[in-house]
Amino acid sequence: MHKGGLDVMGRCLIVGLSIFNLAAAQWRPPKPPPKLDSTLHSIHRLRADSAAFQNSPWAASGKSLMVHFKNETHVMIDAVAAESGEELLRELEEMGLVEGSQFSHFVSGFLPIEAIEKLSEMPSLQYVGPAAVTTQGALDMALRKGADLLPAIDKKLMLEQEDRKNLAGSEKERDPKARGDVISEADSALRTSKAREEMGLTGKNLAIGILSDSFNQGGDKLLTTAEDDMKNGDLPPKEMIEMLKEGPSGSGMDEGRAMMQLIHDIVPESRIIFHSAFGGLADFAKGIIRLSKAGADAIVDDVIYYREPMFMDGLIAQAVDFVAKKKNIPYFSAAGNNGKKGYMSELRITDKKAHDGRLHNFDSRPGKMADKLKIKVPLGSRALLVMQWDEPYFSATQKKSASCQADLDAYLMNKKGEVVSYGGNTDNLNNDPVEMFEFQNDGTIKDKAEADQVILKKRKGKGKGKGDDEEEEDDDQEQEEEFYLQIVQAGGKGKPKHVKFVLYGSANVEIERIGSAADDDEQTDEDRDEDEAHPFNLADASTSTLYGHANAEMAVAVGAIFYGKTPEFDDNEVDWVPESFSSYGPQPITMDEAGKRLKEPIVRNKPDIVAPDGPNTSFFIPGLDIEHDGHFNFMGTSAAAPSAAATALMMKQANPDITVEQIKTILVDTAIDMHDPLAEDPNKGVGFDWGTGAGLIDGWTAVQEAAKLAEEDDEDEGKQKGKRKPRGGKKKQDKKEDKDEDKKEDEDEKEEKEDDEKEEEKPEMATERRTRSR
Ligand SMILES: [Ca+2]
Ligand SMILES: [Ca+2]
Ligand SMILES: [Ca+2]
Ligand SMILES: [Ca+2]
Repeated sequence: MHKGGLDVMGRCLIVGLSIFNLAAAQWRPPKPPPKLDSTLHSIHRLRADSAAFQNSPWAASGKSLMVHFKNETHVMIDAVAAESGEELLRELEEMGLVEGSQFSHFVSGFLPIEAIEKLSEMPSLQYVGPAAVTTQGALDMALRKGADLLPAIDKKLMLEQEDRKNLAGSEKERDPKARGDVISEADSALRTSKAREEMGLTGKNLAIGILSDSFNQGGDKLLTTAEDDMKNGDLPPKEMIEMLKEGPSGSGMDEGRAMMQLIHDIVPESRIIFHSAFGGLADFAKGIIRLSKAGADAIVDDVIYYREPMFMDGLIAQAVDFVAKKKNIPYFSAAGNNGKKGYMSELRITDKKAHDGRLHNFDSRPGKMADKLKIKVPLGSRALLVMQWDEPYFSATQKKSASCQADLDAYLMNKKGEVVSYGGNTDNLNNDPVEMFEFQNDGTIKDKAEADQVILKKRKGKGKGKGDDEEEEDDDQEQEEEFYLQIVQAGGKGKPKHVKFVLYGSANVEIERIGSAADDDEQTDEDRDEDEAHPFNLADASTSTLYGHANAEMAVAVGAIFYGKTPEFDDNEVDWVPESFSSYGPQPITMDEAGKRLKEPIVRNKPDIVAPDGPNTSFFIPGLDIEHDGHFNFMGTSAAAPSAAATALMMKQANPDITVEQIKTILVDTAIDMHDPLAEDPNKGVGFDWGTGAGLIDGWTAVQEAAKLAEEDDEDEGKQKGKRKPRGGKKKQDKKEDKDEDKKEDEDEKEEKEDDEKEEEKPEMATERRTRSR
């Protein structure tokens, strides 16, 4: 393993200093060189020392929320070209990049860790960071419910499953409509079962495209393989599944296969096309275009790249809008599992200095100052913080004249004021306004010396021998749960108006409220009550967490309700509430695609809709069996999105001429209104709300409306096909005036025309770029 000069020097330092002195030193992660993301920089430094690396958040592949390794020698990167993506790909391949992929000016692939240090000298490179991606399956829910997770799968259950498999596995003629041993409860919750029974809609001659982690890479660590599922009828037969790209091997959880099972239970005769979205941003964008070209009639993904822009529409959001507008393919995306665990505020940079920068004031009240924000990270919990601010993103505009001009940093500290986070201090100038770091509270405070050597210190350091680093159970855990975030502007002349962060990770991580309206004497009791309903609300924060391509104009962002709480399973309206983790909107868009600040931010109605999560599958989430029926339950908005997409496929089968706009309108108009316990209005979310959008999809009514639209189109033969809006759903929502609808149609048409003009400026979306996947 390569050792940089700094590391060698650091080692000498360590020998000369006592542990006590190191702990006292004000440490913070060294500023990475230009172009290089801080986490990638830390990985390179720490990799040189195996002990230090073992103690870092990235030690075990598959454990990190943020970094993906290959053979522990390569790390997956997302790079942005200064000018030419082709040139950058070629040069990175010369440095050892494998499984490289390029789309427009984005390049992704696995780079040897030792090549990281040469990156900042490359003229063809503008920026590089880890390809930091996650699915939106709520793995953490399994832990919270006390279930055994991988690799400790319940062996007894496994054996029972094995028996069942052997029984069902005899070579028999397969019914084309077979749905297997395990049936998703989402099918009855959405009432799509009725559409199959009454109208014979099974997805025949249609195809659905899935983008997720992997399809069949889990191997022995999962209860079933894809072959088992095909044999049992829980997946379509092999010839009905088209693999455009499988996910990376190793850490594969095959969440994409679990999504496929849910779709198969609703539209068993549909063809399914799979493309992994885990090959980096470039590969994700390419996957969307490739699925559209392979004939997908609807596309669904459950993935987010953390660095997807919050305040602008980035590459993926643009690709989603492209296939939806230009190819008429409805696009469904998981809303996310971060609930209200976000912070959004005006940026208030003060004169107070820390970490070589000037501090942000977390308190919005006049005359008050809070230079840090408490974040509770209980022992054993993991947090990933993604911070962005509203400056132009180079990766979206490709122009240095429209790039980030304010360098903000974020640091997490312990109670003693020592920085405990690696990263969060990238040089953002001329790049993107994004900082991220990952933090695990493993019960040891990590002290760091100038040379980045990590030294384990006893948890109760005071009054004990310094050589004693024995682990012991702590009755003083509260102290170990409290950490503090500071945000500074370290450089640049830019003056962003807003700063925002979203917290990923364990469900029990919490953000403190500072300067909330409830503390303000001038607030009325009513205001106070409302505010109290927001556990994470800050006085000037909306605390939304839904962002990225799910927030794209044309995407259908799908939130989650546990299937057992839907009307088909529970007739008490009060229970129709979303999963507590289902991500909230809205995320204001403050800049156009050229990075120009909009006069008024665009606020989109997100999430659009809600669908059930928690249905049974044959293997996912490993160890989580809510009903104790021997089948594992798939939690998270990742589980909700595929069933929503399958409903849209039925609508297309009922009405082949239906447009994406019409599908969205029908889904919204026919949705069953849901309550939102955290809604800001006193009625707790009557009508549209930021937690549940329009409400729960009513598949049966939606499909009937789609069919009705087709009949109307047939009748009015003189009329322009596919332009008519549906006539409202069964909900007693405010009926819009027809006049307004007509006016809106005109506006839509005008918009479409403008979009057509815009498309010519973006040929890269229309023609798939050359790829070199391996
Ligand atoms: Ca099934
Ligand atoms: Ca920075
Ligand atoms: Ca179950
Ligand atoms: Ca509602």
